[in-house]
Amino acid sequence: KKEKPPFITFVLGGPGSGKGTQCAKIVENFGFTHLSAGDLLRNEISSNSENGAMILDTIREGKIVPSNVTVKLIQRAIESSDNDKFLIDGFPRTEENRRTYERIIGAEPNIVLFFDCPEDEMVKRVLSRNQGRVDDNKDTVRKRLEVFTSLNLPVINYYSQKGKLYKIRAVGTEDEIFEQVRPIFAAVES
Ligand code: UP5
Ligand code: MG
Repeated sequence: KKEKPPFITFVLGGPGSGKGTQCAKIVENFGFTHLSAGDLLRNEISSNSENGAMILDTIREGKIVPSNVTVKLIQRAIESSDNDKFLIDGFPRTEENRRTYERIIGAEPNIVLFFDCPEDEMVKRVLSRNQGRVDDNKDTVRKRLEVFTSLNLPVINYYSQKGKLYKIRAVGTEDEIFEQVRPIFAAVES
């Protein structure tokens, strides 16, 4: 059992806003452990777990997997790590996700990053990614954007009101964007 609660950063932003890309840079520079909720769910599909088929259907439609499923995967990943600082990427996606996390984990995130990117740029990035994701097609991207706007923006507003939100203008090169991210973690470290 851990003595001290871990430092938790939620990383939010629409599909293709660059969450995963920037998380990799934060890991490299600041030693966080990166937990992508989408990757945890995709691992459940490929490991043929009991929820795999349901998760695949949900992701293919751009909908949201039931909160208890996602939160348990995140909880397991945190508890099995020796690190004490985490990036939780792509979660919480709904107010219900957020409340379920708070109830099960018993804590709020320390800070929240929001990668704010224009829709046309997000669509362009997702459709040119070419990594075989079942949700990287025109129809599902449209659905993912709708779900982001209607369900995730309220979560972002919630953390903004709590004074925990860092909004990043997620356009330009990966390095240019990271220069907005770096000072946030440099301040947290000192
Ligand atoms: N790229 C990155 N930065 C760039 C830049 N500055 N300039 C030009 N190109 C840039 O980047 C996307 C692409 O753009 C890459 O090819 C990259 O090289 C390039 P990436 O860093 O991968 O963006 P990211 O924001 O991580 O995009 P991703 O598609 O992963 O976001 P989503 O939020 O859509 O996907 P996620 O994996 O989080 O979720 C997938 C699905 O899982 C959801 O739709 C949902 O169905 C389900 N889900 C849940 O149900 N619950 C959860 O809690 C989480 C997911
Ligand atoms: Mg991602």
